[in-house]
Amino acid sequence: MMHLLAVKRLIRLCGATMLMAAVCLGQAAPAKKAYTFHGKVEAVNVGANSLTVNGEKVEGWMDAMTMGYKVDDPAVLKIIKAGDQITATVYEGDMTLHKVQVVPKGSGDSKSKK
Ligand SMILES: [Cu+2]
Repeated sequence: MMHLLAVKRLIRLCGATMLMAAVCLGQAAPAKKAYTFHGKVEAVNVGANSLTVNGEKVEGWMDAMTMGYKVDDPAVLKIIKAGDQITATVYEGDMTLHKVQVVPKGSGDSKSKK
């Protein structure tokens, strides 16, 4: 769905407008379509405030692929480790992971690999 070039451009754009975005997010934004994202963390990029995630396909948002995603809250980068399964809320036209949560190991679909 989203090509790498477009994503890179978006990330650069995000960096330039981070401050503005932060301000915007603090306001009541018009409701955008939200999706639940599932994936496995491949790397935690603290400097870039992003996670490299092997994500499952989210219909209408992103194909299954491994790529870097910005996170809404830098604090999550201190909690999350490579290898963690995560879920996050994502929004239409926005590659940022919101409300990132680690899926507890041994719960649900992770097939008994400790
Ligand atoms: Cu992508």
